[in-house]
Amino acid sequence: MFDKILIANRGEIALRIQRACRELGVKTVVVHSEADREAKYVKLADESVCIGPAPSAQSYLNVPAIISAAEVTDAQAIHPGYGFLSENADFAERVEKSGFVFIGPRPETIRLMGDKVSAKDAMKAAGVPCVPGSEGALPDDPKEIIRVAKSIGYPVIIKAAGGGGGRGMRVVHTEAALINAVNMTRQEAQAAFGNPMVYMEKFLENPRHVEIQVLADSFRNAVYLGDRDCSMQRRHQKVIEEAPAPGIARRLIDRIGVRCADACKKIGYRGAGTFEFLFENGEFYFIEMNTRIQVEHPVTELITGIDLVQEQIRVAAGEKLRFKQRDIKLTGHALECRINAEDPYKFTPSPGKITGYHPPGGPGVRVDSHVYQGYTVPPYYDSMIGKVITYGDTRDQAIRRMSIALSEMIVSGIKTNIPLHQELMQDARFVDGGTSIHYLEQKLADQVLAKAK
Ligand code: MV4
Repeated sequence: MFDKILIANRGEIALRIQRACRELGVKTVVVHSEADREAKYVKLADESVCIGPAPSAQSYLNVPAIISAAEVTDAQAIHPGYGFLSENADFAERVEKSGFVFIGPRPETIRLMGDKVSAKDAMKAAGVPCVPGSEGALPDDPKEIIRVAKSIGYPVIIKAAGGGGGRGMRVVHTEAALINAVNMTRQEAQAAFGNPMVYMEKFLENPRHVEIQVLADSFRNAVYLGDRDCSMQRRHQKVIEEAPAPGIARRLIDRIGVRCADACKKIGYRGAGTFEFLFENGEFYFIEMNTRIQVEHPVTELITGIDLVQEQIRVAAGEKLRFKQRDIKLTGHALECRINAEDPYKFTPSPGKITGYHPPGGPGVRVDSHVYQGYTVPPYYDSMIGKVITYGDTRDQAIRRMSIALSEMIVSGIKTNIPLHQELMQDARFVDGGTSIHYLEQKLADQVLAKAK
């Protein structure tokens, strides 16, 4: 096991990684910006290094500063968390070339999955079902593009190879609009990602977002740790996640899970990873793979009893997976509400000083947060200030526990989206389970209309 790990992230995940390290008996170094200097989790770490001013381009994305911090503190490995440099293949490569272990997949794997065309090719070849679409990237010839769209059938979606997470996409309903849409998406892709390559898929109109968690070691052992439903989202920001996805037969999950674990073995995947699928009419369609620990990992931890962050560290240290697929049992149901410092209905950020903070507790309630009374939420970063996660024997129990937890929770001095979550816990369609990726935005739009009347 490592002696000391550097945590190249901030906020709740920096604290979450610290806790995993502490339990493993590993010392921690946290790097931080000037804006995070006074945060309690920074003081809790064994060591801390200020790596630059508040803007993340000069601190949390400052690769030379992070590598130097690892050198001066004599850390052996770097955990990138999520966001920031977590899926940056060049960073992972620099980390390894500098003699540290990157806690995540090999740089080549991150690069393979970062290009959505090569990711899809690799997964298709490994037997993972994908959305029907173009064979690789689209060619330049307009006639050929029109032919591909015709064979897929409208509507189609044009996606940037360098995109992902909802960036660089365009839906096309008619042949008349096709070539212009392809050209526009190419231009945007070139400007945003420095890569004009685009690909085409059948556009699924009303899918759910269901993902499979995997964990793999360096010896081609891999397991899947069940599924999560992340359909409750707004503008590609997940709002509520849950595990397992409601109403999907276990045998369907197992069938797709085995494909994901087999694909990991095939490509020599290492670490924690997530296969993202669209789920429509009883079928799974792979869209992207995330090569990092995700925000919503706790719901999987609660239904499997496995500490994903500790396991990430173990496999990065060269240990073999400690369990086989048959050892993994999914029990009960877990929900996660992301708590954001924002106006609950206008969604404008609401940074500032937290003057009162009372987190919830009790059976089946977990709070992952770095905030406290007196903490000031800085305006420079993501607005998420924590996550309330509940567990129950059944989904109904998890929902009841979440409603109670949210009613106990007090965050004053700033606005939060707690009222939105409370409303969603009472929403008949959410309570039924299985809403599509469009449900929340539709509901919010309907509310705006109802108010205007
Ligand atoms: C799609 C799709 C429909 N059909 N692909 C958006 C984020 C990126 N990961 C993929 N996305 C989508 N790809 C096909 N062929 C609809 C979306 C999509 C979406 C997917 C997951 C979660 C939320 C979403 C919101 C809007 C669109």
